[in-house]
Amino acid sequence: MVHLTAEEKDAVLGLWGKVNVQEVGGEALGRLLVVYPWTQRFFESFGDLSSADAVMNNPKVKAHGKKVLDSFADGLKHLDNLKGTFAALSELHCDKLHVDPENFRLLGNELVVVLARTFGKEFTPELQAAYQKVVAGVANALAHRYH
Ligand code: HNI
Repeated sequence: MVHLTAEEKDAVLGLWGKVNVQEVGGEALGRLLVVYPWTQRFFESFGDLSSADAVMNNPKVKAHGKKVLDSFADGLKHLDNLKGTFAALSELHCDKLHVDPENFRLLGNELVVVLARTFGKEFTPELQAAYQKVVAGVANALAHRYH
């Protein structure tokens, strides 16, 4: 459960309307794999991850980044019920994929970094504060099954 004011929700959704999920998703997942290289072990089937360039240009990373961000976007429509929205994905990541839930937080922060890079000054401190709440809420919801 995340507590956003009505203004924060509007601001989050307003910016999201301008997000190119393919680009932002690919860059956020790519940066996760470059900055926290241990996360690469989940994506060995994706092919060449041997350098930052290889990761950032890897079509499977881009495609999966888009998939992840589409799912994140679904969460934005259900900010009052993130646990329900991500229940099946929490089970998948926990029981089948065995992803350490700390990694959800790291990916959320990569998303914030990419939004800041993409939108520059438009990504104000207030918007960042609202987005930090959202990424924390999504990470908690995904980790729910672990507790
Ligand atoms: Ni994640 C598959 C959503 C974080 C590793 N992940 C998915 C799928 C969605 C998804 C959607 C596709 C499910 C399906 O095919 O039914 N993942 C999300 C979301 C977040 C997230 C919303 C966080 C915001 N996933 C992570 C993290 C890791 C991760 C941090 C590992 C570091 N995810 C995976 C792996 C798969 C996966 C691995 C399966 C990939 C494949 O297709 O082989």
